[in-house]
Amino acid sequence: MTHCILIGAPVDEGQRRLGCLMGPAAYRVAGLSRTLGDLGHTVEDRGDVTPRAPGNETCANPAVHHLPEMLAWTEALRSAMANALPDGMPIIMGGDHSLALGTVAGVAQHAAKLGRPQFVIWLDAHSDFHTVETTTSGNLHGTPMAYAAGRPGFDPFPPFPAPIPGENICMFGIRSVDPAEHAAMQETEIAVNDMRVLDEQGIVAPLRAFLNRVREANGLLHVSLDVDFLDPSIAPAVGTTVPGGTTFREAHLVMELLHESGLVTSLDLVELNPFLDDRGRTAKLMVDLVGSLMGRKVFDRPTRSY
Ligand code: 5AB
Ligand code: MN
Ligand code: MN
Ligand code: MN
Repeated sequence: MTHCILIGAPVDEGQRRLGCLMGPAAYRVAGLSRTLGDLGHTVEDRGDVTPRAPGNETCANPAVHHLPEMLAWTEALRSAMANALPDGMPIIMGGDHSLALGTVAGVAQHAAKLGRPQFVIWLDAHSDFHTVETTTSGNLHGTPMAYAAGRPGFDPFPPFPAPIPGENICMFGIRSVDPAEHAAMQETEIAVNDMRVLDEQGIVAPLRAFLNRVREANGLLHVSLDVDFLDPSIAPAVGTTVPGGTTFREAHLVMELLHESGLVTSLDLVELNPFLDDRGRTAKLMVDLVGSLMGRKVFDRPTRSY
């Protein structure tokens, strides 16, 4: 039994297509809380985070938009995450992926306090490895992984509390990487399991290998699930669709393995744009995936350790 802490993060400023701010409401309507309760967990909904009023910070890259708003969100979400972690498992209902600038920083702050290493699983079509300086779209939802990895180029932001070593970061589902991100990632130890890796090896072997490392290190494990990790044919409610994503079963299998590992300590649900949804099917799929992550299965079998 886990104490699940739902935190709404109606962030819409990290990209240009309005609608992600309706994400937290859609997760509530789709029954996230009930799904967790039915699995035997306790659930506390802390409501939506409200950031302070934005300041007037600027940066050298003219493409970047909504910087003051993002700085305010980052601060508020970092605190919300750091405050929730001692009490249970935070589940952040986004909001676009720029919210991870704050949530992953909050995990880092908590991990540093405990003296435990931090690990991240990034489930996404994109690597989100731009900096404030390199982004050409100016959309900060394309930057949070680089911030967490300690990449320079985030001057307007507070320094990341304890940058995550590349070998503690594992990406799955990747199929759209910009040249500046590609070049920067070559210099890191990040495990980039792009779709080619999944086609060839399946998702199980690389995921188990990474989970073993988390277990051996007694790490905290944060999972960031971007809707576009999924193939757009099953998850249409996202602004940045990329064909060739994971299937329904691949996605559930990841969640089932994560559950069996017992290692996940926090979760972001990001990029759901309910305005683009088809009768709530994407929201419902995301809720079902959280169900699998939190223990729903077809048959009960003894928990395995790998
Ligand atoms: B998402 C792109 N690399 O920087 C950019 O959905 C896309 O959070 C970023 O993964 C996608 O704008 C951000 C082209
Ligand atoms: Mn927007
Ligand atoms: Mn993303
Ligand atoms: Mn993405």
